[in-house]
Amino acid sequence: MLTRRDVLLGAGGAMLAARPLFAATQTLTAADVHVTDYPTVEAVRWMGQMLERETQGRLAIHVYHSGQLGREGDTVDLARFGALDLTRVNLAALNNAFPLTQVLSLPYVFDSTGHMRRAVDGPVGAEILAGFAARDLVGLAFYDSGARCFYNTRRAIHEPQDLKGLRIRVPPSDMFIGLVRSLGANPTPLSYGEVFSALQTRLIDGAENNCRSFHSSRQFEVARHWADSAHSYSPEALLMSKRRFLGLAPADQELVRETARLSVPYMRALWDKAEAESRAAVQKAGVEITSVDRAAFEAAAAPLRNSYLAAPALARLHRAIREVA
Ligand code: GTR
Repeated sequence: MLTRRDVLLGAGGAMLAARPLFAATQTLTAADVHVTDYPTVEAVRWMGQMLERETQGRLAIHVYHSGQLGREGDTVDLARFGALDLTRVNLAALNNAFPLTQVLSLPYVFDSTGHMRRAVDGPVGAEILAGFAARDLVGLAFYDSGARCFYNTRRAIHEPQDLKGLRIRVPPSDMFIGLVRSLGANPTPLSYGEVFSALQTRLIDGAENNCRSFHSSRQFEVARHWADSAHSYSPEALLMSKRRFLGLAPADQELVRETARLSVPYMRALWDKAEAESRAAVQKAGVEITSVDRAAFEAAAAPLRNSYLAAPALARLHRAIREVA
């Protein structure tokens, strides 16, 4: 007997051929700040193809990539109010409004990408996804975002004190602002789309992000010093408007959840390849990559991390995260 997974992964093609003539397509709109071939964009598109197959074309997804629908925070609000169906954002954009997400963004809670994946695939991830319902959203999936590292236009970074005085862009999250401040730099919150020109005009000296973003946003052309600080693995979230979700038939709701779940391994395979390619490409383009004194970075970030872990709910989730290290 075919499982639903078999259907989604292949046999659905036959159903597409049998599409009834008059089925109207409901196209879910999705937002992403990344470029069209970024793994998150491709994963949501893939999910849309699976939905189309499984519903014989009744449900589809159109991804507005490259920030066409605005800043991440704005897309989250649009989805909450039902004006947008899906948005893919980093948890950094959700840290202030959804405090449980902070535990996944905090510095040095994960030892590796594998560790982050185990945590979000287990009860910790499930609890945080469920928490989005409190504010009109349905948490569908977590995607990878690699290791966030510091980069800048000025100098090589080895120790936290090398960051001293640098104006470092951060996403709009109090936690990231506090982190950069505790490392001795001057945090400058800006939206993702503003970072490239802010580097170019010297409004900021640097930023922190994963290597794929550093590459695909072309920030590497201006910021020539990259330091492997790996201070955060803050993952991405795929969220759906609760209003829109509840407007779907129960079977379609389940299908949306399932196709989102299945898009995760698809995304991870793309991610591993993309991250490695970007690292090689920026290196080839002459970016200087340095290793850092990880113990010194961890020690400098520890007071900030501990201050967040004073919240019992975060401490509990943090313990569960460390158990799967
Ligand atoms: C990227 C993430 C984006 C965005 C960006 C940022 O890693 O994929 O969604 O949040 O970081 O720093 O604004």
